[in-house]
Amino acid sequence: MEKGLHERDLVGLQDFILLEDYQNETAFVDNLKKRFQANLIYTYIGQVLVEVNPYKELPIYSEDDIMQYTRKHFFEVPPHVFAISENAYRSLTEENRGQCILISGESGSGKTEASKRVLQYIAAASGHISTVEGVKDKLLQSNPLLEAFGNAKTNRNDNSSRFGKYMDVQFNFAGEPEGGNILNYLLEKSRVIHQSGGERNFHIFYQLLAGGDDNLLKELQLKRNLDTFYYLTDGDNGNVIGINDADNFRTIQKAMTVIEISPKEQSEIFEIVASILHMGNVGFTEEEGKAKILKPESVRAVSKLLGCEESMLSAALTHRTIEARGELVTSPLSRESAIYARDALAKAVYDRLFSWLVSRINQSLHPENTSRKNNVMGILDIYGFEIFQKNSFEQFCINFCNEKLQQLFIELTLKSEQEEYLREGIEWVPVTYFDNKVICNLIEEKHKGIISIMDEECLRPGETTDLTFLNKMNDRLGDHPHYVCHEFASTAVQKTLGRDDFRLVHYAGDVTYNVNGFLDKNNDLLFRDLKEIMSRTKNSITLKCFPAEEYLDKRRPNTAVTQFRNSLNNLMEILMCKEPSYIRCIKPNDLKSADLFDDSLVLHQVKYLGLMENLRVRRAGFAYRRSYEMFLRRYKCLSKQTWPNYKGPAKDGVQILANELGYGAEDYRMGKTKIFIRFPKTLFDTEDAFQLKKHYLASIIQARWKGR
Ligand code: AOV
Ligand code: MG
Repeated sequence: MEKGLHERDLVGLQDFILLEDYQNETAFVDNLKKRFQANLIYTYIGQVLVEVNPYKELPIYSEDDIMQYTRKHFFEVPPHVFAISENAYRSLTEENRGQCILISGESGSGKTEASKRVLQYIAAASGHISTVEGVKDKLLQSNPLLEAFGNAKTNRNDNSSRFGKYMDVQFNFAGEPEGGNILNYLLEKSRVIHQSGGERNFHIFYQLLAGGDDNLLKELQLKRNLDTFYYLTDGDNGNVIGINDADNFRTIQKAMTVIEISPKEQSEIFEIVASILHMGNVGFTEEEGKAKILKPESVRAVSKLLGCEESMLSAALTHRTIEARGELVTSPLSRESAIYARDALAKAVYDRLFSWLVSRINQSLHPENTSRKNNVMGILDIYGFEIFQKNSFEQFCINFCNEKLQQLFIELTLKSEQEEYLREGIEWVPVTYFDNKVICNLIEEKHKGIISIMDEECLRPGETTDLTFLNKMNDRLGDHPHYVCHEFASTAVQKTLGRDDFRLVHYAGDVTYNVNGFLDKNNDLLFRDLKEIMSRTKNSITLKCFPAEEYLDKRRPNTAVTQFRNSLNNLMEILMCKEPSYIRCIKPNDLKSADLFDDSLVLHQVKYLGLMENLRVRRAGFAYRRSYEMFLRRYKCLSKQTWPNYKGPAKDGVQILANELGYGAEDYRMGKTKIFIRFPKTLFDTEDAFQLKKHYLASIIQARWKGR
């Protein structure tokens, strides 16, 4: 096991499986701490990689480091995200098994950084011919671009992903990346119009204002001063230590060029970004209950940038047309409704621009002639579990997404592993664990769960409010062990819970949600007049984003949360049929500090991530398993009794091999259809013997040929 160990990795245990008291949480956290303090941020639980965010640049990601991991057995080298990547890459290229790398952990724990390292590794470790270099470049450059539009500073993370991302990298038969595809999940678009104290809007707004040259800004009618934009003044003052918006703007301009986004498209993208800033400044007064535009110059700027009639845009911002009994009826909006309509427009335009960008990147990443489908490696990087001072619809969706991912982890590691032992008749004492399925059901169960109730309320507009929604939930879910509401709580709990709050006991902690705005955000209504005018703009991107069929379509679109649930369930299906590798990220402290290891904060994460249970299953279990047929087919040359011809049952053949190779009684078990091997070393030794034999046999054959 120690073979090939790098010197720097001799602090603590590099694999928790070696932990003597493997039930002891304190010993677990101590090992992480010891390693963290020695800058060893990676540790294994078998094949699961645990990473503690170092909050500083470590010199462990160079070309040389990559070399150190290339073509190495997993356990011969110190734990690293490169080792996980290498392992997945080899399984993909040598065994043709579709892979996925699942990265989880709470907000700020290091998921996005880890996902970038995986991509860096794959790009460096695969072939270097010129045709694939272009694809790799595009894959790598898609990251800064999507981060500019989809990430923002939150109170948990200065570069927090505000969308979920699943990226497939497609490989050709030679193991070189030949294309890719990105799926994006629910962008937190409410951030466009409002940010909490200390937070920012999406990076791109600040990047454009800081990095755009004078000419560009003049064309876009923008002043550099952030205070002049209503949509940027809610939260933080804009400047964040450690973020250079101007530099980042140049980076994304380069990225766009690499991705072959044309200069015209680039201008149109920035016109849209600028138009959103101007929309925020429109402002309304009210006369006799009717909204009047306060700053026509802002409407003018929007109409010029997107290419539409100013008068029509003004009318669309202050009126609403509905179809009643086959007739179109237009009525004026109140000031409040006009603000609502304007904000809905800003959110929709930004959200659709983001989705357009993803599809534009995909278009650029699609290989001309896609080869076999199974040669795909997926990398999942979603928004991590979040608890803020005030939690709303967005946190509800984000945390639901994390519940689903935890459920997948349980299904694929704790549950399926134990079920397999039972199925194979391997003696096994079951390890108990908390199965969060009960929380997933609370949220998504048909007709009963929170999502169903929310959708029900959205179907009865006019009759319902956020409070009727809350009351309905309280009535139906009040006695659920993971649902807490003011009405039925004890006095002590009531003190911590407002009348318009509900609390969910998530796998990762209790989160109190404020119900205000849930129905609105779920309905996600954009008035017909605004859809119509967008579908007539000259900007070719907004034109694509708002097809005319949409405002003409009378059917009700799915609610936001239902769309999200459906897309997540699709994702789970994609992931279920791939071979998973796990990276579990841990945040050492809440201060983004490089020197602080907060034991209790880490322990909390270790607990909810199910790492102790993961270790218990691993400790008692077997690292490798192979069907008798596969094992025999590969290794039969290692015994005279099975080589070259063996006619008996595969299981007996494998038993012969195990005896001949000197496997100890504790090293393996014979199941009904598979051999189970406890330690990786046993399999590696067998594999080494096989490689030796293969070369030996090849040289004999060669010698014979020569001798002819
Ligand atoms: P997240 O993706 O898990 O949060 P990030 O990957 O954005 O978290 O990491 C947050 C910050 O931690 C980064 O901006 C880096 O400063 C630092 N960091 C993380 N990993 C490393 C590393 N391996 N080496 C050095 N610094 C690191 V969220 O997107 O909020 O859930 O929605
Ligand atoms: Mg992230």
